[in-house]
Amino acid sequence: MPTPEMSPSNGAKPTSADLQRSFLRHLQYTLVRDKYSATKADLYLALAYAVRDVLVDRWLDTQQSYYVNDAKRVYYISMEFLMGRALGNSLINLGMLEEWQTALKEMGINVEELLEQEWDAGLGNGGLGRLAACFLDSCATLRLPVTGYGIRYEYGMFRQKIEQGRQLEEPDHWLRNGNPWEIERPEYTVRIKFGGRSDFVPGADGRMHVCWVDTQDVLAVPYDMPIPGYRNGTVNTLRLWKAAATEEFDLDEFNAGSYTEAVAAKNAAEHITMVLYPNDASENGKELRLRQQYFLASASLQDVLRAWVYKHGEDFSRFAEKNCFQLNDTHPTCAVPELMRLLMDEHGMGWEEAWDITSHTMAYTNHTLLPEALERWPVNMFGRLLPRLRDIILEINARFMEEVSLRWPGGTERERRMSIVEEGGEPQIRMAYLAVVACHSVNGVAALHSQLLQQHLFHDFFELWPHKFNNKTNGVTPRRWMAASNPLLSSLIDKRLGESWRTELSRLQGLREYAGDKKFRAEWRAVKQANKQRLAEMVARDCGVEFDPTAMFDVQVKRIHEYKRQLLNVLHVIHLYDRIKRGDSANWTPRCVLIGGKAAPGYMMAKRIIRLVTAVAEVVNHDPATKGLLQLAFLPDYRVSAMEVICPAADLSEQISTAGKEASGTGNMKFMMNGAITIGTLDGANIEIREEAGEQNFFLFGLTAEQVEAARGHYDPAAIVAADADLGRVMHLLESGHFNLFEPGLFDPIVHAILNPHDPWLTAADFRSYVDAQHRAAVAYRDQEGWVRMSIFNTAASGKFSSDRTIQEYNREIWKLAQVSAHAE
Ligand code: IMK
Repeated sequence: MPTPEMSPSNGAKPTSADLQRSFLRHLQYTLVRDKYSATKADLYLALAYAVRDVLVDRWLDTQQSYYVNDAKRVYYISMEFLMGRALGNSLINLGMLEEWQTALKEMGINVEELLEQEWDAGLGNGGLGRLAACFLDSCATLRLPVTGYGIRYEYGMFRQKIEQGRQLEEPDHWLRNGNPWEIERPEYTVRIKFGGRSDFVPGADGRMHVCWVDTQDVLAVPYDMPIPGYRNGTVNTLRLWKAAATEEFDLDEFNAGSYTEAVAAKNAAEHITMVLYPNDASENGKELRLRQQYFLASASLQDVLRAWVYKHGEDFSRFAEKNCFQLNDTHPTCAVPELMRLLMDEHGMGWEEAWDITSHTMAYTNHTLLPEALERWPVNMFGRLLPRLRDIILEINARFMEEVSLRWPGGTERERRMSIVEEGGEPQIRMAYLAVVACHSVNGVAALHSQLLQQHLFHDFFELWPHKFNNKTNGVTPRRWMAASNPLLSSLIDKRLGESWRTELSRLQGLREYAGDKKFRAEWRAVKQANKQRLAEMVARDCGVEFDPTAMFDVQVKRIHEYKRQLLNVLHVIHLYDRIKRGDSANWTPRCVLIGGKAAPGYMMAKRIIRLVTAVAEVVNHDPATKGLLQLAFLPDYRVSAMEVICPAADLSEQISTAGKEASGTGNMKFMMNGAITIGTLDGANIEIREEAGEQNFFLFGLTAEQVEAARGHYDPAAIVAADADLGRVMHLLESGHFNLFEPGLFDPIVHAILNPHDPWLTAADFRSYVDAQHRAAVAYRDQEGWVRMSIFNTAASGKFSSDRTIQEYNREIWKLAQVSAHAE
């Protein structure tokens, strides 16, 4: 069958006329618009469809070559994929940005303006979801047969508005204007069971067979999104599942004459994929969330097994050799009992055989140590919703307890500690323990985090199975986070090092030799200046605050969480304000402080911290004394596309979590790549960032993770405040209502949290060393030549933090995939 290639079939680059034809064809025949009626949104869509055509050729080729090569595959299963915008990234990865710029310019159209039309795909909360997106980019770039499986939420991460200094949440109906990047695949719809009970029926073979019956079923319909590699012809797949009602469900109800009930039931089914839960690093225990998790796990596994049986029939002898499931935290851990169920109940395997396959194919990544984020599901809820899975989990646990008692005879305390089922008033399933028991690999996301997992959360398991545990320090994709978001820096680097750094980031080391070159430093500085100008325009537009681009840009953007200590940052700003008011502003380094991030809607303290930032900003920005010295802005609706403007423009990157609490961080890496200097604690990947950059090029402060642990029980914040005049004045400003004259008591909960001897985040303990480190940063900034040198050294040393390096480690040590070339390019 002849294939219709959208790019010229002789392999030649398409001409401007080719591109214009394709663009206009989509404008007219896909969107039914002409030049008179087309809006900017239509022009964006026409370009997106034209680019998609090129992706489709490579996509079909890639998937075909995976099939014919009988390649081993990985499935990255995640409740979150924080993809952001796709068009600019596709143009860069296809190597077609310049051609399109030229072609559309001839038609009077500016490509950059069209890119701005795209709505972010915000199907994630923060680092965990964005990591999944960076990993997909690296897998495609490394030609690895990796498919992402996730949920197609109708509503992604809420849009944050700030009104009267407070966070308002608005629904993110991201699909309203259609999504040109998704292809619905109704032919691969699968059926998901909920509720009902297990029936035991004797089979023809004399064995007992389990049937899960009287269930309420929901359909899972897949939507595929293309994931292009960087200029290599590979296009991988992100498959997202949408819930739909079954037809017969409707029919039964309709036949009974209850039209409205039928429509309501249809709605209930579709609710499963309606909305992303907006909690980052904290669980909420809602039944709908468990439904979402099982829905994702079951749909994805059924999809993989269908493809396997299509090719190999019922012969599963090589299944474990050919497939690997990487679980992004415990959220998709229902995949463990679900694979057991499918292999036993649907494919006739015995326990041992099914367990062998399950444990050899499943791998688990942990993303937090915070106890409030560790998922537990009541055994009863599990039994109601997924009775067959509950039975399988209990059997896994019974066999595991047997193993524990063999290794540690007579140790009931051990068994209690290690049991997957936490006993108590309401017995709970500990999903992290289930994952560790079932998976052959368990990894943390930074060296310190992986070490703490072995020493604390999973210590017993580490003693039992040391070989399972490993570290994979996170990374971020340099295609989006440098090439696409920082074109000025990229072309400056290209002129000295060539273009290969985009796929071999350690080549940035070559920048070190130019740090001594005065002309190069001036160019580097000019790039930063232009990027700061761009950010200042965004801040003026979205916050109504004027940032002077010659001031130091001091930036903290991330989810609002007490452990991330935005509060410590605000205390420092209040301290600077207090110094200005006291006339202590000789040799001042002008500073613009930007804070952004969303608070989970039910997280009252996080919302109060946002209120504090906006209240302090109001006072500081309107006091004539601070003019030219200090500005503070809270940026509303922090998201992927905002970070693309922010990270190229930062001078100082705030990574100030309480040591031992931030598993890794990934924003820290984006800032470093773009030449920001980090002020940070010895937490997560900060430790490795400092190792790479060198301690002279990093502003370190704060207690170590060990010291934080040791402080437990004898922490006396009141004494710290009493002994530190600066902190005392800051606390006094807070307590006296200086920032909340018309709302007395507004910040009392914050004052109490700081003064609480049980404050887990030790804000007061780190205040002094933080202020001192900030002072060193301010002094360093006054030596612009020295600062630029530090900036260059940071970018030069950021090679380790490419997600290409991370994925190569996953592949070498866990997945063991062969690279597969789609077609020569
Ligand atoms: C985050 C961690 O908090 C970050 O430190 C880390 O860089 C990132 O994951 C990627 O590894 C969301 C989470 C989580 C645990 C649970 C939930 N850990 C992270 N986000 C719901």
